[in-house]
Amino acid sequence: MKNPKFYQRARVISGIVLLALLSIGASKMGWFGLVSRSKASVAATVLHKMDRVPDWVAEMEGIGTFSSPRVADLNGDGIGDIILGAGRQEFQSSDTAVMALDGRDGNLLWHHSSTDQVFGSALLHDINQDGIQDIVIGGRNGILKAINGKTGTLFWDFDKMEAHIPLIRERYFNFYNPQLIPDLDGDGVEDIIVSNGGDVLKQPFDPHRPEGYLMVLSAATGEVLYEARMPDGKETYFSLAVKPSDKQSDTEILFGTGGETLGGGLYVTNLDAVIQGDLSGAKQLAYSEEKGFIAPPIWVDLTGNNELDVVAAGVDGTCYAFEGGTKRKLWELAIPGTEIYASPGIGFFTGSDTPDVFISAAIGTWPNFTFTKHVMIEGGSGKLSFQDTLGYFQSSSPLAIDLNRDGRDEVIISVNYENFGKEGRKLYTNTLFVIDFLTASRYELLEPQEGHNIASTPWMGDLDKDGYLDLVYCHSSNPYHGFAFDRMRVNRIKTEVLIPKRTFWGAYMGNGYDGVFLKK
Ligand SMILES: [Ca+2]
Ligand SMILES: [Ca+2]
Ligand SMILES: [Ca+2]
Ligand SMILES: [Ca+2]
Repeated sequence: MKNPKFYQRARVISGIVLLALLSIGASKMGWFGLVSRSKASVAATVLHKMDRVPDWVAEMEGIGTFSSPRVADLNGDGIGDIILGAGRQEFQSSDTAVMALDGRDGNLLWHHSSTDQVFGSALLHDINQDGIQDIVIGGRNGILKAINGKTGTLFWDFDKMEAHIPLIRERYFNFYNPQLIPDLDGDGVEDIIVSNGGDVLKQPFDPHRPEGYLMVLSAATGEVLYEARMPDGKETYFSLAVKPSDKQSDTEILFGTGGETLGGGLYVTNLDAVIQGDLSGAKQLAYSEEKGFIAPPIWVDLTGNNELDVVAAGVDGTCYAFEGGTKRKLWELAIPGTEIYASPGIGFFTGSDTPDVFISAAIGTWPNFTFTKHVMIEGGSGKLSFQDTLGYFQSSSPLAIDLNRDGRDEVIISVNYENFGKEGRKLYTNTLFVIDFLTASRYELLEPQEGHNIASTPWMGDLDKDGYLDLVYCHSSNPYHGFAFDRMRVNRIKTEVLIPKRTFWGAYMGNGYDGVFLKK
């Protein structure tokens, strides 16, 4: 990508289009709450406080993304900048495989090449302790890069290190999303734990797969400090989640095995077991003979005892909750006819003090998916509270936030449309939707844009520190192909929605990017 095209648009609210859409919703639910003076309805909030078109758009030729945006101010202007992985088709190198965009206008701050897709989402970690977040991000076939956030220069590149090169595609396969753990090599810098596995060259039902590993690396050098093979000897496609703890011995790690077409388990272990290189004592929380565990799990307190419990979902369409202390199953709920690849979203949707769970599931069987089914589950009981079918297949995760300050969170999801053009040619567009559980209504948030989103979860938070919510989201901008890696856009949306004081779920794996929901 030599010449990224950037352009800005004026803030325009296309009220007419939205009013037409809202009138459909309004007829179902009566006059949509504009009468209420104290609390605006969700519909009114979407209409009056959120722009229908992006404030800026960065369009980049020749690449696409699976990655979800992460935000940190890298150039010190007080505005959050956007960090993303990207790439061309599988097995193709790209000169823009990791990038940082200026949050002010979408201009490229720096970019990095890679030999294959960087499908992961970045871990932010100030490796060189200069006060600016640095980036660790993973991808296919041994790709794991540590990049200086301020300058864009590499700290280390796992697949270029002499000790690792002979083992790429032999022992080291895909790197999933890394997480922070306490400093283990004594340099004063917190280190990282990451899962590795998944040989893409294997046929779908070939059971002879290289086993996956949990690996501990020095954040400063990329050196492998410890590694431990999966307890069942299976492969892994799972981004682990670490339970926050002050003590190394209490650091628990959720990980999973198996894939789209091969069975596997969901496990919990602790950091000491990884250091000892032996996961045979890991506790198996769930197992499926036919399909594995791919969606990242969440640590969230569902029982109200201030101990984090576990919410997870298997590829076979089953959702689970386990008590954090005893690890006993709290509830289980199957979503028939679906497979689950997307990490859950957490929010207060039902009016209870217990967080609830929202899961997007793919209808069909890999690789033949049609629509996406969305379910909301009461976190305390595991009872199905809401379901809907909306949008063609994609595996991004839901976000949750209280847009209209009525104490209940709404969900924001990415939605793909498939239509047919004049000559019968398929046309892809995508947008974001808001789901309002109180009225069981849903609202298209944005003017649909050309192209399709595969797996990029939007980000929301206060990008420019003005107290109001901003949204950042990515998609392919090729209108003719569903899995296109030849043109993509990053969009920034401004709103007049005040940032809530209460915890919200604003990114892939939550606001801390770590799969942890801490109630505030
Ligand atoms: Ca900045
Ligand atoms: Ca730094
Ligand atoms: Ca260290
Ligand atoms: Ca609300």
